[in-house]
Amino acid sequence: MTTRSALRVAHFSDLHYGPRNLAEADRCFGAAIERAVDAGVDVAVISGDSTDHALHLHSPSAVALVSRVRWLADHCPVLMLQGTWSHEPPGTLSVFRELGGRHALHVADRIGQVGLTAAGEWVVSPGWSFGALPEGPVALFSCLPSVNRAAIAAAVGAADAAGATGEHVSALLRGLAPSHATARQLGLPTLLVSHGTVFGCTTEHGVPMAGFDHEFTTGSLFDAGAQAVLLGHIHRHQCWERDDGDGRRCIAYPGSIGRFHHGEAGDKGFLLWQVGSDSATCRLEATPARRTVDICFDGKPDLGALRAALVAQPVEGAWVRLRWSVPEEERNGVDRAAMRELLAGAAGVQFEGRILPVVRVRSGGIGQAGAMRDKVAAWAGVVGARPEPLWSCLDDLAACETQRIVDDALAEQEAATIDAQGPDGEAASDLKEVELAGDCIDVSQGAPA
Ligand SMILES: [Mn+2]
Repeated sequence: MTTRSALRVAHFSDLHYGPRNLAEADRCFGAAIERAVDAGVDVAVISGDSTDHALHLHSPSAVALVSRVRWLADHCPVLMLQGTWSHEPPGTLSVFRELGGRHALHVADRIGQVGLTAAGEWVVSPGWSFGALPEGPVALFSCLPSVNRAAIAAAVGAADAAGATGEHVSALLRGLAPSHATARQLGLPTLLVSHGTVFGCTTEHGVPMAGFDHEFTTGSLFDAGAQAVLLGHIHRHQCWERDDGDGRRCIAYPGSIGRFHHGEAGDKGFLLWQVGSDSATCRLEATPARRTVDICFDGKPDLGALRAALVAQPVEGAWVRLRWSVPEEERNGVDRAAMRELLAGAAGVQFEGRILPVVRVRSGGIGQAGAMRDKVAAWAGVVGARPEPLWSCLDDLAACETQRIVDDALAEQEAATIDAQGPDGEAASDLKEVELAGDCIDVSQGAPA
């Protein structure tokens, strides 16, 4: 086994170029490239969501992104991966294939492997993987673009798509393991680049992702047997490590390049990786992302308290979000102009006033109730009704088809009408109209004679 020096990789992700994010994305991506160039990285990876949505070619965002990527490609080989399809509509990355630059740029918008040669060229696998490794690469990259959920749904049916995604991805990752093992024996660094959600990861807003339709688990990713797993999609930096005899392996998200929303915790940046055939480490290099500050009031904003808060924590140059919630009758008592004056030094101010609607005051607790059953109980408690009959209606709604419920209700009413008719065939007057789900249905017309 030959031992090479570790491959140094700059890993950027989730740039989200677009009109709304342009200043933030471009300042941070620019600083990140400068840092990566200073560090003398061997190769750069952009792991998806370069754009925030479809961009016109003449938009300032498109021009800025293209020129940044060109700058990067003048320094080192670049690999660009397809991200979430709604952020990067199919074909978005194609223009980068024509970009040129001193070094080669590979666009990975299908499942496949690429070898990086000593000359800095990309050798692309004809199918989803190399049958046999090509001659002379210095590193092996396996690329799994963002899974197109629509394609999965078309193939296996919409109902099975959620569960099927993880299974197919796991099978594919296991299928890549032999080529990674072969490459490792040849002393090559192995890298898997993908875009999606790892079960149990945490979003930039601190929300743990623990659904059943996520693409990856740390187990399925480690099963691919690559030394380094370079991920995009989640905007918060995080990593997982394992050492099970083949040296240290690592999965990591760099997070988004800049701070695109209020309430995002932690540093923003890109990752500097060192990947060997039996080792992988990464380090977050922070970008000059904008500073955000949240100021929250439980009731009406108190200007005195706001003044004191701004002395304790100055917001000069920061992006401030000021939130409050007031009952409807106090909504006009919020002095936005005065608050704006106090926050004059901020780079941006966003007011989020929440008006507590009157209905919530009348039916206190209904908004907090999670299940529909509890909401019905809360409502019944307020208006003094019995919830049991409504609960059985709810059960019917959950268990039966709508038409079946309607048919049963009509049949019941027909039976009741017949029972109520006297021997002379006259319908009882109080049963002439039955109210059903808000509509008036006149059963006296259709009742059998
Ligand atoms: Mn993203």
